[in-house]
Amino acid sequence: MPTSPPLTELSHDFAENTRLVTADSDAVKRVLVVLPTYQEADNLDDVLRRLRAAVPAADVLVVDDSSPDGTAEVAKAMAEELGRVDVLVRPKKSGLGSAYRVGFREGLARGYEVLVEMDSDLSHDPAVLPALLAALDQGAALVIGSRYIAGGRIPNWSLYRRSLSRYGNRYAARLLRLDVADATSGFRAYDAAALEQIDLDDVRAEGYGFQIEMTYRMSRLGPVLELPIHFVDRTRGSSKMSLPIVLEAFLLVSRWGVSERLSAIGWGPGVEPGLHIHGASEIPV
Ligand SMILES: Nc1nc2c(ncn2[C@@H]2O[C@H](COP(=O)(O)OP(=O)(O)OP(=O)(O)O)[C@@H](O)[C@H]2O)c(=O)[nH]1
Ligand SMILES: [Mg+2]
Repeated sequence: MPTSPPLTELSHDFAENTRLVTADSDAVKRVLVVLPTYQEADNLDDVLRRLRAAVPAADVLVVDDSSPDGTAEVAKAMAEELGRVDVLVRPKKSGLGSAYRVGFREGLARGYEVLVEMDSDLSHDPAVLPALLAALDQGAALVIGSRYIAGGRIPNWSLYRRSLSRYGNRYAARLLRLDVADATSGFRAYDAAALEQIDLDDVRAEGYGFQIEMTYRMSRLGPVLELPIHFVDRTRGSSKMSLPIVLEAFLLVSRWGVSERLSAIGWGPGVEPGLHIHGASEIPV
């Protein structure tokens, strides 16, 4: 099983060096950016323009859940104008995790080599994408844009949001023995060959739990790297963060952590149904 390099130290080198190799990295690999949208009509135009400017070679798949504010119509108009933007409209709001699952399945079926996750509310600066892609080129299975390593920042979050996110991440890292500072970040690039090894039908989480679950699974498949990002609080539209989403993440992480420990002492089937990890029996205890 591949072992992860020490993430935080590597991140800096990557952050400084990667821009040099960036120009080619998206040209040689086929990249699909999956953008989940719900009520992002005021943001999507800017997101898509900035995305195309930052990584001109990347294709885009917008997954909208029939947002009442007409986000899908904005997406379709932008697709006409920019080209290489596809829009997938689902009948009703079905969660962030399932939007990514649909987008990833589609991207893998179409033979993309890199799949990118990014919010559509301008919290994630598309200009960072070339650095994420270049870091992936260094052999990572997953590269995460991280708020919680040196150089990462969240300038305008309330103390409440900051604490929830920071302590939630510490809890997940401790329980799941993850060497990742920001497992809930939704700005990331996946190596498709590694992603393909995950059975997406098994991934059930919808919110922050989805990001943690994917990090947990990917960390068993190859190196996970973090690059510092500045996370900008949304200025338009409204947050879909909710108490059930936070609780889902907390309960899932607790369940996986406990079940991994029980299996280590010979109790129970091991990692929870719904989280079958490749090589789980090799997880060190
Ligand atoms: N398709 C789809 N997209 C969603 C759903 N829920 C959230 N999104 C999108 O997922 C991204 C992240 O959601 P946000 O509401 O920004 O959640 P957040 O970033 O945790 O919360 P804030 O930091 O307060 O913005 C945004 O692009 C949303 O539009 C959903 O059920 N379906
Ligand atoms: Mg957001």
